[in-house]
Amino acid sequence: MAVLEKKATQDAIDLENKYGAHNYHPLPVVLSKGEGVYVWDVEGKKYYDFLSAYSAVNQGHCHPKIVGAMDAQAKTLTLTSRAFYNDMLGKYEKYASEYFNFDKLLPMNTGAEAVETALKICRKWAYEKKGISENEAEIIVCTNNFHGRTTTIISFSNDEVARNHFGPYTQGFTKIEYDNLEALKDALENNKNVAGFLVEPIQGEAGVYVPSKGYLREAKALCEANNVLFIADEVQTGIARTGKLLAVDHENVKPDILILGKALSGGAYPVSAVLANDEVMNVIRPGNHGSTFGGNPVAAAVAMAALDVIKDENLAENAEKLGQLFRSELNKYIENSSIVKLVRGKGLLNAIVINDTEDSDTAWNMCLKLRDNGLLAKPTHGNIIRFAPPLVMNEEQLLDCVSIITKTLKEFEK
Ligand code: IF1
Repeated sequence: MAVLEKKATQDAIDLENKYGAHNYHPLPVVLSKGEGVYVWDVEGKKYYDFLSAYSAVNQGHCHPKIVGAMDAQAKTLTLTSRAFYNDMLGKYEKYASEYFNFDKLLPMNTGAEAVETALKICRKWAYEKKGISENEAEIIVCTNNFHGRTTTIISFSNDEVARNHFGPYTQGFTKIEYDNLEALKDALENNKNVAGFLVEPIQGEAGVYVPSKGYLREAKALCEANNVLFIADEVQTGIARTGKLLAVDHENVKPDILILGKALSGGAYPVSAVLANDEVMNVIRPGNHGSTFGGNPVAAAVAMAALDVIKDENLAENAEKLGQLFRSELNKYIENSSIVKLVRGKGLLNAIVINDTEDSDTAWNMCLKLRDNGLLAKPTHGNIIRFAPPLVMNEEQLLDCVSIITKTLKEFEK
């Protein structure tokens, strides 16, 4: 990596390197301001944000309505814990339950916590409602999944970097190939102890892998036929990102358990949630689960504002329209490209696959050049770059971004 001449940037990076644990390898750019689809670095350079904090900032950076709600609530009441009631949580639970069409919501803070919550609910349902013998419940997961970083969640990851030397691992998970209905059918029919199927409607970290048409619908039907809970992890795909409110909406699937995070707050604050109908959610009783910060009044205010913005600004429709435009414009380029193989995705969750090996540094080098040209994106593998701008982008800005991307990619053509 070239030595940076920019002092403010280098100083900030040095500080993190010296005093922060080395659990990340960020692109060398230090951001200090954001507004809408733009972010600015400490030298004052402006960029298009094409990551949106991994789809948390769907509503755009520092959305005034979300920040306004946060500010007002922060000046009124921030935290009571769940030892007492607060006057915001019930309003939010009603609002979000009706918004996503479920009976109830369980509030948490991060995506991983919400996934853990869903797993606990599913297991308890298995023992108390389905009648599985104690400690026998199995949950089916998919290869190349990404659901977070807790010890249980990494237990069923197959990413060695995320998993190695963190054992012993949690039991009770069966891994099958993603986008393979036969594998799901076998796993369901060969084991009467299956309680749930946990799936990402589009695999994000795997490289924005969109399953075959009908996969989610058929998978849900198989789960139903076997009295198994269909658990959708929409932490990344959820809330307008893929061109519908939820990615499962593309196939009219209603999950038994829905997991949300990231954009539930528009990136303003850590807010996650699990939604389910009474039949499932009512297995949770006082003392079974909780969190000091989960359901705090600031989170409630922020989430309601963030969900309002999604509807008020028609962000799902915009993601659908701009996503089509993005892929069709990039496809025009790819037709004559030797370095980019394909673009894939749904709505504004897209990725390009580069004509190089998974362990190459081509995607990284392209992201450095994109940065220099005023657009920030992050590789998911050595040969894949994810493109996920805020959904508040307009057509003119998107076309401007397409021209930055194609201009940059051209520099890598052989
Ligand atoms: C990091 C990836 C994205 C998620 C799904 C749960 C969680 C995530 C489907 C956990 C989190 C993040 C975390 C982030 C990188 C990022 C990511 F590249 F690793 F896969 F978005 F694509 N379910 N995804 O995608 O949510 O606990 O983080 O709030 O830095 O690890 P969290």
